[in-house]
Amino acid sequence: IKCMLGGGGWPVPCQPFSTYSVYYTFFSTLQQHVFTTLENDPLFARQPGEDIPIEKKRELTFLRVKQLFRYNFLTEEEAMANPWKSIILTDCLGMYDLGMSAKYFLSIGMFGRTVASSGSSQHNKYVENTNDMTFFGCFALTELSHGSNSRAMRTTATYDPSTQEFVIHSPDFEAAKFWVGNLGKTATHAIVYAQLYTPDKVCHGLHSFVVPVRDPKTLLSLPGVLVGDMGKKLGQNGLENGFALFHNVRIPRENLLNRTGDVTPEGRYITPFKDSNKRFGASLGALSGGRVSITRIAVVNLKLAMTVAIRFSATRRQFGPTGKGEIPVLEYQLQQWRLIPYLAAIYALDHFAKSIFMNFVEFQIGQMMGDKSDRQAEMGREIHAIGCASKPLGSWTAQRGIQECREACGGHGYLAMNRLGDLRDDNDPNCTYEGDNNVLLQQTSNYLLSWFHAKHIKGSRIESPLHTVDFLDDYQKILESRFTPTTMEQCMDSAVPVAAYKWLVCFLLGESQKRLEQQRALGKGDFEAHNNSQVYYCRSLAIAYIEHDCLQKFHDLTTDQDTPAGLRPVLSKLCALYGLWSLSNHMVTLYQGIGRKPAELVQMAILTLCSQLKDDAVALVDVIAPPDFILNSPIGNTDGQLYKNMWSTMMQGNKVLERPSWWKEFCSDKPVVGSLRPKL
Ligand SMILES: Cc1cc2nc3c(=O)[nH]c(=O)nc-3n(C[C@H](O)[C@H](O)[C@H](O)COP(=O)(O)OP(=O)(O)OC[C@H]3O[C@@H](n4cnc5c(N)ncnc54)[C@H](O)[C@@H]3O)c2cc1C
Ligand SMILES: *[C@@H]1O[C@H](CO)[C@@H](O)[C@H](O)[C@H]1NC(C)=O
Ligand SMILES: *[C@@H]1O[C@H](CO)[C@@H](O)[C@H](O)[C@H]1NC(C)=O
Ligand SMILES: CC(=O)N[C@H]1CO[C@H](CO)[C@@H](O)[C@@H]1O
Repeated sequence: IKCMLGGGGWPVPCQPFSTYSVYYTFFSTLQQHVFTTLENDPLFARQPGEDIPIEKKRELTFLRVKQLFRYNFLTEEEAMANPWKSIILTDCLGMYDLGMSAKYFLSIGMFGRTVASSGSSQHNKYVENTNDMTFFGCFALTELSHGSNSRAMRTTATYDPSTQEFVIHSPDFEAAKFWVGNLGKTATHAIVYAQLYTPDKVCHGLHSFVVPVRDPKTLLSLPGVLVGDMGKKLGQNGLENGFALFHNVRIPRENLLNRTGDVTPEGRYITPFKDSNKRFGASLGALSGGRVSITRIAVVNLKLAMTVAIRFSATRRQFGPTGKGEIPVLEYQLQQWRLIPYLAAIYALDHFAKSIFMNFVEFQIGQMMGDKSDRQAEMGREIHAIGCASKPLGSWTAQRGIQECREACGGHGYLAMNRLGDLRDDNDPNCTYEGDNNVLLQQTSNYLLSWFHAKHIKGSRIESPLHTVDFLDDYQKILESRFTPTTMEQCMDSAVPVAAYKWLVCFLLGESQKRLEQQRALGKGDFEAHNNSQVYYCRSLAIAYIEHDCLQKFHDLTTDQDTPAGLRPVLSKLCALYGLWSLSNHMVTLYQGIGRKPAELVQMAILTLCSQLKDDAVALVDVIAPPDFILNSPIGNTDGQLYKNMWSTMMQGNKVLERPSWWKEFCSDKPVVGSLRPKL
């Protein structure tokens, strides 16, 4: 299983460290190397019980990031040769501290790689300079008054042919770039998205530019740039988010990242895409990288929380049958039902995030090779539709799962040292950045509706490069299919939820289409028709589509002959549980098609699977857990000594046993009770 999570083939067996991790992978070498390096470096020592002031926390995070540059765990060549390794590295650093990991990857990933993929060879110097930390980068799209609605951004880049420069300008403070990670204190360069104006006053839409914001030698802001820190956030406080206001800042013409459009020295707009649809498809695809990786990082967070919650639940004993002693709380059906489906979701989403990442890499390679085919543009659209729904699926599952883990650990789950609060707060913004989840889902449903439209109006076949919509071509047949299982045992096969999901997606697609038509028939415009068709229709459609794809991919893995026979039984149970549990959130819709009986079977099957997987739960989290130093949660340590670990962490805290510095206030000048009470 470790191998399945690590990726790449099924290599040789290696030292077992849990029942299921008998298969080991060469990627774990990187993983172990990173974990051991951090553990042995005093700069990364954990500081028990200490509440670090925000300024210190940022300094410490910065020093650690600087150290990461020195370690250079993954060279660019290694990452190119094996893109999956960069995911392993992100996972490892994220497990240690998400704010630190975000700070590092925003500069070398979000900045460096966006420059590489949206620019051309002339921009290589920026990539090189961020790789050795001469420059520090950030990605500035959001403005104070606009986030989701990126077309409404108001920062302008006006071309001046007399000097061959662009003039970057924020019309007012509401158009200041906002929320930008690293911009608060450290960034020297930003990728700024601005409306491109040619000298003829024509606006060519949003384009990205490299804009220097601070002097790399002094870290002081550059003339015309008002840049600063937004202040404390709900989490991720090692990373500073910032704002920037540009006052007619001039940058060379070459700073336009010109892959999808350029301006000639004389000021004429040119684009290599004849078809504006293709240009749009290509730029959509290029922006999907962040969302595809959030899908995964969110799951990493859930893995940590789940490790803590399962280990706690296996060792924490409360109540029990009369006279038989207390039992571990994991033995309660209620506790199993709350946690084990999320454990199954981790396995499903882990595999899913890996496959869509590989899809994205395939797309990106096409981009780099300058592929201008229909298929490449179509793949860009499909990746965009996937990323816009996979990020909501990953981040919401993680957010809800972490909260469930927090509650599953009772009061101890609320103690900061056990880390569930940090995990929850650090994960939270994933639901919002790179597009608010609810807004993104609309992109996905629009994509699906456009296929439906193409089939019914033009009679075209539904078939996409990554095949996530191909089944919709059998729309009629699927809608006529019926739920056939009659026993709970039959339900416990993941083929059952897979088939039910196909029905669900087709049903919701038809209903959404009908709903939109009905609105138009009432004379509503496009905007209003869409406004009135999200809840119960388009939104559910996008969610069902992505859950179906995630489930289908996991189902394929569990039935694949290459998956070791010894692992298939447990993976099949996890898959069936994930499918049925996700499906059970759609029961109200399913009633409309299949009636009442299946719901009971599904519920019984969920509970049975939970209890069958219960004995495997600890082994299943051992597979996904990092070493104790990285996990950093006394109640989640491998040794299961939860009380001893908590006690000693508590005792190592700052001034635990000392009386408060203000003790005299208690003893002197006792209050005259009620002396300040106003007379009514
Ligand atoms: C920690 C953090 C880090 C960030 N880092 C960066 C960064 O480095 N660079 C950067 O450029 N940005 C960054 N952002 C900004 C982020 O990308 C935006 O916050 C995000 O895109 C959401 O936009 P918004 O805040 O404008 O929300 P809004 O668009 O104002 O949404 C507010 C609410 O309205 C709802 N809503 C909006 N439109 C619709 C609609 N059409 N239909 C139905 N409901 C709707 C939304 O669902 C949401 O609930 C960061 C944000 C956070 C929290
Ligand atoms: C981008 O700019 C460089 C240098 O001016 C040029 O060689 C390249 O062709 C441009 N790319 C596109 C796609 O316009
Ligand atoms: C959007 O829908 C809500 C709820 O039905 C309604 O109150 C609002 O007027 C609608 N807005 C538009 C612009 O159609
Ligand atoms: C890719 C990405 O930005 N993911 C973020 C999700 O949330 C964690 C914190 O929980 C961030 O550190 C990740 O960077």
